[in-house]
Amino acid sequence: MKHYGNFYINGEWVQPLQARTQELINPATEAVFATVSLGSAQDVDRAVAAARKAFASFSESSKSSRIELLQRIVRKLEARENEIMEAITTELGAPRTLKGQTGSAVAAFRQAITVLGDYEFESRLGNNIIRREPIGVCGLITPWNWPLQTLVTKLAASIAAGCPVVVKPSEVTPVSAILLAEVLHEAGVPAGAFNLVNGDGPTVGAAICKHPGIDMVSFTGSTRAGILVAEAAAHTVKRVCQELGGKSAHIVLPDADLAGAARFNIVRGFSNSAQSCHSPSRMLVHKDKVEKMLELLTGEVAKLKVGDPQDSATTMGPVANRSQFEKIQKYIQGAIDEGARLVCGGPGLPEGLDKGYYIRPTVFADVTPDMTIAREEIFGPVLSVMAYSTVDEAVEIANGTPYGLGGYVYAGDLAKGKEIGNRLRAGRIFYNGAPSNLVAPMGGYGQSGNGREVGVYGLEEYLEVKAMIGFEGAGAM
Ligand code: TXE
Repeated sequence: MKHYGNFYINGEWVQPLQARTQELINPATEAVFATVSLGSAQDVDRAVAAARKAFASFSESSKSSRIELLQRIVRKLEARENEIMEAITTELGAPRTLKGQTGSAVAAFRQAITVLGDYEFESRLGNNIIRREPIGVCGLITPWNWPLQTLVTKLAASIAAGCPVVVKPSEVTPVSAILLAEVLHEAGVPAGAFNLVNGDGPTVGAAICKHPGIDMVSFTGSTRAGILVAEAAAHTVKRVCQELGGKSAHIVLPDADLAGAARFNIVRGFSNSAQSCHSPSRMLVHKDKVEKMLELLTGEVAKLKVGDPQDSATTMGPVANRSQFEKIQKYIQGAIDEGARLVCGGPGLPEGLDKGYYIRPTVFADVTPDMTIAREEIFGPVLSVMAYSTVDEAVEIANGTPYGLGGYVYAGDLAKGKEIGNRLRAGRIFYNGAPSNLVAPMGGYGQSGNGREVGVYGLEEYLEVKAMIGFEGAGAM
């Protein structure tokens, strides 16, 4: 059995200074498929020292050299894309047909090339020069649900900015990150500019957050862990950029294409077993359209093929691990106990499956805002349909959780939809099932996080702003 024992530090694979071994479990079979070393605070120290050493030259490297590096990475990544997708299918259970798991990472590097090419690091403001400089060494802590994409979103921006990084991927899905480190090595990333230390959150994650040699932490994960990240980072006053949980509402207006809205909410919302922070997990439907919508949703759920992620006909694989499986089962049973109406799906394994962390795609109706499934992030294929009478009520329900990551509006009249979107307290509003893109900034209001990722906004998270005052020209004081 394969053991992923080494960390990538200062341009080479090194043995951990202090590590324990963890088994990696394939969620489709519940079988152990490999083991990985989980490191320590000492390993983080070593990675930070390498990154600090690299900072002087990497932060001063030319824009064109960083663009060339990103271009080499794209070529090497594309050459190994299938292999990495296979790793994600094994470690996470994502269907092998869910090519967005790796395609989005390639696209993120490409987008970073464009953004960097256009970006002016110096500009004039009155008699000042405003200069943007790399913030320093960055700690990147990432989750398991989109293991490559979440990491690359951060990494592409940090390379574009000229910031060396210390990366800690999720201990649930470390293999794709290890393969990415190999890709970066092949692409000739400068020694120390990229360092990978595997480990768990409380040990390696916390060591990164606390480290005085790290200037910024970019974190994606649960709000629970995000609070611990911010607390640990506070003592060194480092910048913390966080992309946390969500409970996104999908408001369907009475004049909308109901069939399109249903298809979107199931096909896209349940993609990746709904383990996506923006997943539309609450569907708000006008009370006169609810029964029609439930019929449409049931029809869409029936089209899903839940099963072996290796099978190319599968549209929904298992969820990532046993604890997620058990947590989702509790939410499903809890909703029944609290009086929600089960429309399809329900507790237990899908028919015909006797092992693996598979969830029955589930739709609940008559969900009210006070129910647990309407308030908490489930991170599984469980949709709450909630009825509203007026648009004001729909907006109030949509804004009625501590989260504010995504919002969705399905509308016949887009001008009306825009007015509703203006009132939603969330970082990204999608209209009529529009796909995500890498130009629109991504981030949350409220307990969904702070800071923005992707595109030019994402790049600027990795930059400090310096004002140089007293240059002649316009705007004398
Ligand atoms: O996430 P954790 P878990 C949500 C989702 C899911 C729930 C639990 O609701 O059901 O979180 O998942 C690292 N200091 N999301 O428990 O623990 C950890 O090692 C520093 C939403 O698996 O948040 C991993 O690398 N780091 C989310 C990362 O945090 C710490 C994606 C995520 O794990 C840490 C994932 C600590 N003290 C889960 N504790 C999204 N926004 O998409 C943990 N980590």
